[in-house]
Amino acid sequence: MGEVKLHGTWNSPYSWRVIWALKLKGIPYEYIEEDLSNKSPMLLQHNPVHKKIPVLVHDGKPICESMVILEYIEETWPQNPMLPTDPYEKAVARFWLRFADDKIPMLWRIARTNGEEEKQAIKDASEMLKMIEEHGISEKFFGGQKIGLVDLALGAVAHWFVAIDSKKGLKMLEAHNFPRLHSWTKDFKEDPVIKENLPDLTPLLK
Ligand SMILES: N[C@@H](CCC(=O)N[C@@H](CS)C(=O)NCC(=O)O)C(=O)O
Repeated sequence: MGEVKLHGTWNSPYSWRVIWALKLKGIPYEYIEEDLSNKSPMLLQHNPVHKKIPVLVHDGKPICESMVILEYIEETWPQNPMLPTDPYEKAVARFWLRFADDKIPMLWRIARTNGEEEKQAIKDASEMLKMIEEHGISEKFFGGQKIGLVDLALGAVAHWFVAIDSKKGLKMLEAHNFPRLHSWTKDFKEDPVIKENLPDLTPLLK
C-alpha cells in the first residue's frame, strides 16, 4: 500500500473529496492540516505550480488537484470501484467530473457577494443545479446504487452549498425545486462513511 499522506484544510470541500475516497477505499493515511495563510514548506515543495491543497503524497510522490487525485486513488487501489468499467459509462462519469471541476467554484460566489452580484450568482447557481437535476442524476447516486467518484466530486453541493443556502435563507435546494438533487443530498449524507466524515461548518457560517 505504501505511505500515504494528505495535505488539506478542515473546511475545504476539495480536501474532503479526497478524504471520502480514501475512507471508502479503506486506505490508511496521515493527514496534515495546512494553514493557508502560512503554507508549509512541504506543501510549497509538493505543489509549486498552484500552491494549493489538497495534495496527496504516495510514497513520497505528490499528486495535486482533487480530481486528478480521485482518479489516481481509483487506479491505484481498485477495491470498492468508484468509476464504471464500461468505456461509454466511464466517459459519461468523466463528463460529470469535468462539469463538477468547472462549475463547483461558481457556488462560492453566492457566499461572497451581495446585491446585484449576488442575484447573478444565484441565477448562475440555479442554472447549474438544474443541469445536474435534469441531466445528471438518474439513479440513487451518480454512481448508480452506490457512491462513485461523481458523487464525491459533487459532495460540495450536498454539504457546503446546503450550508450557504440555509445561512442566506435562499431555500434553493428544496424538494419542490430540485427533487432528485434534494433526495441525493440526503442519501449522500446518510452513507455511513460520508456521515462520519462531514466537517462542522458552523464556524464558517457566523
Ligand atoms: N482545483 C483545485 C482547487 C483547490 C483549492 O481551491 N484549494 C484552496 C483551498 S479550498 C487553496 O488551497 N487555496 C490556497 C490559495 O489559493 O493560495 C482542486 O480541485 O484541488
